[in-house]
Amino acid sequence: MDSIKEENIRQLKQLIADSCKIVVAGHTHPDGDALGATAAMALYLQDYAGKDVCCVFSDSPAANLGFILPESVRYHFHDTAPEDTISAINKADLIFLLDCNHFSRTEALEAHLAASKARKVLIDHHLNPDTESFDLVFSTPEISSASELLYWVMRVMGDSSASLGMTIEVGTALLTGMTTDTNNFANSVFPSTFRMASELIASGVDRDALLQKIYNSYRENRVRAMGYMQSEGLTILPEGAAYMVLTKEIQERFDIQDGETEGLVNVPLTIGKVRLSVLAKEDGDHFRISVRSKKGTSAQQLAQRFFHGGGHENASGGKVLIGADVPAPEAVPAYIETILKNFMG
Ligand SMILES: [Mn+2]
Repeated sequence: MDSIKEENIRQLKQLIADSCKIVVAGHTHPDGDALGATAAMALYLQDYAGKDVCCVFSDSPAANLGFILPESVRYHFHDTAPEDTISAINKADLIFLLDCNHFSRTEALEAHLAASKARKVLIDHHLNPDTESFDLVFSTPEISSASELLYWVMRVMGDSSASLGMTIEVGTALLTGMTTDTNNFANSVFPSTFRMASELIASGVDRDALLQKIYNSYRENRVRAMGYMQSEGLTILPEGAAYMVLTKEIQERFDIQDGETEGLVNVPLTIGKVRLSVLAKEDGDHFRISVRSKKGTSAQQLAQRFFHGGGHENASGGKVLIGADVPAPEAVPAYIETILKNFMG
């Protein structure tokens, strides 16, 4: 990994050596990469470096991703335990932010993380990182995932081919994060990504067991909801964009839980003429927007310009705010359609 500088690794080792209480944070609505990278970082700091570590998130992970959380690691989620979460942040003397380019992506944690006097390290693969707020930054957009970036950081930290602290448990968490962020090697895959996977599998990480947990452990409701959305809930515009709006009503009808629509936004891209796909999911006072695109069309530009968001060139996210962007939830489909026609036109 050429982008990882020896000098930065020396600094990272020093920051870890100088700290006692370490907080590891990731983005809101944590996905497999945020959970995998933070789990691996926490295990490494706790089991190998012997530090007092905990992971903090604004909200609890989706049930189907719960298997990523190691039992030995302490977690605090702001939605269920706000005081514990804030207290952990306030006591920390070192903070890691993973799979996240800015403290604002941690939502409820933002003010506390930003105000903390702790030293701060960013390890991330999103575009436009907020380098100002950190003492040390590892930022590489040309990589599959934060989990892969952390893998190479740990490999360089290990000083030798036998990475110190790279246990099966750490490796499994990292392979999980990389697998989910690449949609099982379908996008954002680089030569280094295959090398990482190859090395981890050779070292004993059980990829088959992992794939069972990630892709073949859903509830029946999810498959039926995905079928419904693809047949009744999909609009394809002649401009080459597609969108789906998952209202509260549909979520309730199919008893959709957090995380169960993972992957749905990718489906319209399997249609030859569709270059851009948007999924809007109603969530309280806003709609969460997921954007995916084929090479040559920028999901990132769409999310940044129209949906208060951003992310990666072909996979981004954002929001539609009820009240600010649209008067009512009913106006969301027309709002998205106008934006898409404008953007693609
Ligand atoms: Mn990621």
